[in-house]
Amino acid sequence: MMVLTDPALRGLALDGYLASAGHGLRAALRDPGAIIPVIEASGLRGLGGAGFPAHRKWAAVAAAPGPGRWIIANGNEDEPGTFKDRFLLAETPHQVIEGALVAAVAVRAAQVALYVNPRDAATVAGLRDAAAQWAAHPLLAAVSAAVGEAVTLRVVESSGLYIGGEETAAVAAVQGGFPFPSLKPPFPAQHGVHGAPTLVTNVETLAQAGHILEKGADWYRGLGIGDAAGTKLFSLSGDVLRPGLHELPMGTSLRSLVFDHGGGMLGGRGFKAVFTGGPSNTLLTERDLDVAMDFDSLRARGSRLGTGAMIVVGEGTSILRKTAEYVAFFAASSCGQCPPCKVGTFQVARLLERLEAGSGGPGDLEALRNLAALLPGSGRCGLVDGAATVLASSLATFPAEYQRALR
Ligand code: L3W
Repeated sequence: MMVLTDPALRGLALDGYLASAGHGLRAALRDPGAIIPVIEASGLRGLGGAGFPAHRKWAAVAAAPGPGRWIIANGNEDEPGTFKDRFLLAETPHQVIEGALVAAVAVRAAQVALYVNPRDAATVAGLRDAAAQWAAHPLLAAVSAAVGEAVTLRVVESSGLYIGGEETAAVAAVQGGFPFPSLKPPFPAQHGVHGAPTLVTNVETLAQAGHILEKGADWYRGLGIGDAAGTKLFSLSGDVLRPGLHELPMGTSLRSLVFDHGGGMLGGRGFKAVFTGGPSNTLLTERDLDVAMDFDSLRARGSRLGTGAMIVVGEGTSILRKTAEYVAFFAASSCGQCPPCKVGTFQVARLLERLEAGSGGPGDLEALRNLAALLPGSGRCGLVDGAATVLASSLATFPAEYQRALR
């Protein structure tokens, strides 16, 4: 089922888009008070990684006192193996903007920031053009009337740093500062841009909102498998025949994702593991092939869906090598505000590199185990936790690879 990736919604100018789409925003304008209840009934969750119930965040912003509310449509996306938000912003920016405006009406926010990773200049230019088309369209005037204030759509280019996608860092960036994460609470819902209530939401979540308002909560729920609602953009990569973006029912099994949609393992290799989400979570292995890919099922399994990135590893690919690559990425991405994160991720990266090069000793392995236990919870954001989780899981699940590296 294609919702966000429907080819009919791609590459359109606003007039073309509104000729066939935009019904969700029109429905939202007819009954602003119904938006959050419909989002609640739909089961929409935050699709940027955390899976937090969307209606709870939207309701928190709507209920927070204070003028000058903001929406930040978070399109910073820089997690390794994740390439869904760049697709949405490049191919269907109007779908994202429609969703952001539905949210603006729901929480009465007049300032809408489209927060985009600047890696692709054409995407940024396309987004600016899309925003300008909305600014000149009567539908935006109707949105302003519903909000009670002139709505401004602005494109804000992020630093392109991974850390800039963390929500408090996004708030800091939109204010014009360096994207340093800060402690929560207060959540942006209460204290965001310039202290105003701010809804920071991933662009995939927002893009779903228009469809939900148009076709209804039951329709959206019904798209998922079992208790899971809607569809999910899975960024599939690694040792599979058909890597790429796959929009599938939330709750699709890992087996189906890899072997049906992904075409199976590259070169007929055996399946070894999957790095999920950031890649900052517990690895999935063969015994997880029939687990449903949704927030609750993966959490019950001790892992996480995260962004929906699935990096598949087959026989012949080193888990130690991949772990070293990802931890090196986290180390390079640490903002440096929290010493245990900066120093710890750097030290883990160095130890993994040494083992990988064949020059590590048993003491290095022991140090890695200690760091994996020591680091979680030592930073103000989730970066160090993600690095420690993937390290601990890699050590526990593939101990033989680490032992081999010692010889
Ligand atoms: C209002 C409350 N809002 C929570 C909001 C909160 C946020 C959302 C989720 O993402 C995930 C993790 C990684 N009133 C609220 C409230 N909220 N209580 O709900 O909150 P939280 O704190 O779970 O997480 P988060 O930091 O937005 C973390 C996954 O994302 N991930 C990557 C994470 C990377 C970093 C980093 O670089 N620093 O965190 C990748 O998938 O696994 O599940 O909007 O405000 N009472």
